[in-house]
Amino acid sequence: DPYANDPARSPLLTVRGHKPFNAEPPLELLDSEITPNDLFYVRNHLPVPKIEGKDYKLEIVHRDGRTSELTLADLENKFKPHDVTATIMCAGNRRNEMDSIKKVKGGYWDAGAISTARWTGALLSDVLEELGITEEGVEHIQFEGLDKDSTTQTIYGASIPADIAMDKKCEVLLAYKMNDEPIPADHGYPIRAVVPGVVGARNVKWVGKIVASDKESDSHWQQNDYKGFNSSIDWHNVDFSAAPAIQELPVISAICSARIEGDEVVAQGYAYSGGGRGIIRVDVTADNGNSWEVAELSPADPNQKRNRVYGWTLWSATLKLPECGKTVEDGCLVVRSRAVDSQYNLQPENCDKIWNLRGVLSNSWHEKKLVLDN
Ligand code: MTE
Ligand code: MO
Repeated sequence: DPYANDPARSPLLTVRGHKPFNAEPPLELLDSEITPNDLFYVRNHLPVPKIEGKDYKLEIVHRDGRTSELTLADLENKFKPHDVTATIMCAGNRRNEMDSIKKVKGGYWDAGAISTARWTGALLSDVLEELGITEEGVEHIQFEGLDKDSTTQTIYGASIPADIAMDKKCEVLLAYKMNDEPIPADHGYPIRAVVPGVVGARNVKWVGKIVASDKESDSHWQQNDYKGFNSSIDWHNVDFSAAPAIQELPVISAICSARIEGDEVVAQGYAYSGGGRGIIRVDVTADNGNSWEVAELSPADPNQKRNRVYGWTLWSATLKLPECGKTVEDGCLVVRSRAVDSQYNLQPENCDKIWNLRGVLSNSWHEKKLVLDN
């Protein structure tokens, strides 16, 4: 069993797949700005590789084919440590909602395939600079993971555009710490790429190799997965080469808990947008959008600068319990959330119009039904 060496996991996680391991925290536990490491969602495609920090080597392939090598100690000591609070979200977060409209191909996720940590590491831009790698002839920075399928020899890989990798303000890290601890085995020990504001799939764990290239990664997950299509495209007519790989994520929100307290509805959740766009407003309704309450916001890192807001924003709202009758659907009160990011991007109202065959970027208004007792 290639998964026999996978690490122990918190029993609090809701397991969506065992081999490879996929799990998300229950939504009501996503109530802190920083997610504890053992509750951080896990999305693995392959077995977790067992790597000793002292044996670890990162190979860097230059544009001319030359290679350089860095050890874990090199990354920790030769570069100024940099901290960034960054949310990582799987493109398949909230896939269950798309799947309920029309079947999609992809693992089941509720709204918990997203978490936030404070990451520490070497800035990728510093490392590339030190090695003399510039944007000259380099369009993409490819990452290869040390996780491998023992039968097919497939390794996990992905790439990001070179301008993101080399821009110090994008704060891309070769991270060795997650919330002040060595990165746990499930999340990429000893080194993981953290690409703030960019879809989870490019945040490559257990990075063993970096390639400066004029091309994107040729990995399956860069070329034939994690891309969006319109809702008329299905498996019989899809051409994966026709769509660009997802990089920066669109705006999303979710309700993590909602309850009725006396004559009020108390709701709490998260909102997030990619590309460093912060959240400027979250609207919440309990009466089918007849009236909206503006939620109180709590950004994961209030000091993050404009266009560099890489952590999510938690929100909470207290609404008046609407009069029964006109707002109740099937005996339930429906609470809905929608977020606005710093560029005034809005979430789409429904997910039927954004349905796609892989069920990615399911970012419509979120709803939670509360069953009424009476
Ligand atoms: N990196 C490697 N090496 N192998 C993987 O399977 N999964 C990717 C990404 N990096 C993956 C990887 C995907 S799709 C996501 S959503 C995130 O890691 C999940 O990161 P997490 O498990 O730390 O939450
Ligand atoms: Mo993912």
